[in-house]
Amino acid sequence: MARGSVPEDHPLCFGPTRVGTRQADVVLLIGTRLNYGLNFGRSGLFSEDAKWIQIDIEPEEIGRNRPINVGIVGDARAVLGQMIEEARDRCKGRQELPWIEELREYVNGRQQGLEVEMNSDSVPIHPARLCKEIRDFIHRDAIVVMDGGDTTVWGATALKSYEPGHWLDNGPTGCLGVGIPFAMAAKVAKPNKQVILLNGDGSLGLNAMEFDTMLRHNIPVVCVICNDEAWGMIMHGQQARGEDRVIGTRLGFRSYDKMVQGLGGYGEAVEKPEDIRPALERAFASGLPACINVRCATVARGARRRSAR
Ligand SMILES: Cc1ncc(C[n+]2csc(CCOP(=O)(O)OP(=O)(O)O)c2C)c(N)n1
Repeated sequence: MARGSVPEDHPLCFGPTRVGTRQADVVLLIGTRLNYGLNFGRSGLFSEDAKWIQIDIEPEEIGRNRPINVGIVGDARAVLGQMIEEARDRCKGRQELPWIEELREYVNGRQQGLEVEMNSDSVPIHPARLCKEIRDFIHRDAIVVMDGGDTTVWGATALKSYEPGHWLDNGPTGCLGVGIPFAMAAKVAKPNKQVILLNGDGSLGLNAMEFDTMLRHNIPVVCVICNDEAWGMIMHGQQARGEDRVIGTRLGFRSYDKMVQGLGGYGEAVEKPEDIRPALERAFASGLPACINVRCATVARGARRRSAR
């Protein structure tokens, strides 16, 4: 949820990188819980030797699920303001650590690796290419919402956020189905901003009928479906144990775009990468709740690697 609090083009923002967390000698935890996504601060994601500082307004949150070296009870904004004041003189003239350059090189290298997939012309469309088209189309202050398994991991890797509170996804429990409700709420709260929802086809089904709610209440969210015809992340986990272990996870291609058209919204299906951008333009120009149903390849980004270990 904090993504975008430090704009992702800030020279000291490295996005989600395990290398950074593993090598950090101090971790500052601000107003949030350690969840399973952060492995509760254990098991390889962070150095065993790291010192932990936690700021939280609720005293009982300090040290809730891991030992903390320094706990600070207070409002995050106020405490950070005080810390900046304290640091201003102490850090004056301080040189950038060589580690920062190492991190920069690592993140740049990873980005270059991703560029190959992001520029792929393959059909069915590679999810990274879909994300690139979205990334290049949306405004800097667009609110990006994601819902899905591998879809969300691709989005989290390829898309960027530049403003606080402009990034919403399945959250610490990975709860599918949140995309449409989150996107509706974001559009109601910020009607003048672009709100774009990137949704897996499986998780879309959990709340798809809320398109009707969008229509009744005139909430023009643009939903892009990364339609890999599967509960992809789960299927990839099954495939890691053998093709014969694939059970109940193939969904087939469904014309959700026509479903949204039938309700009175804007819908279109996309099969070729070069058609994504014009479809985004038409969907936003329509001023209606919109569904762009993109036929995508099913490419593992998270679960298969984890399950195969
Ligand atoms: C409410 C809920 N049910 C089940 C899961 C387990 N789960 C995690 S990823 C996933 C597959 C999601 O499929 P889809 O939305 O099509 O996205 P894809 O992985 O194909 O990109 C499932 C079922 C979950 N995280 N939340």
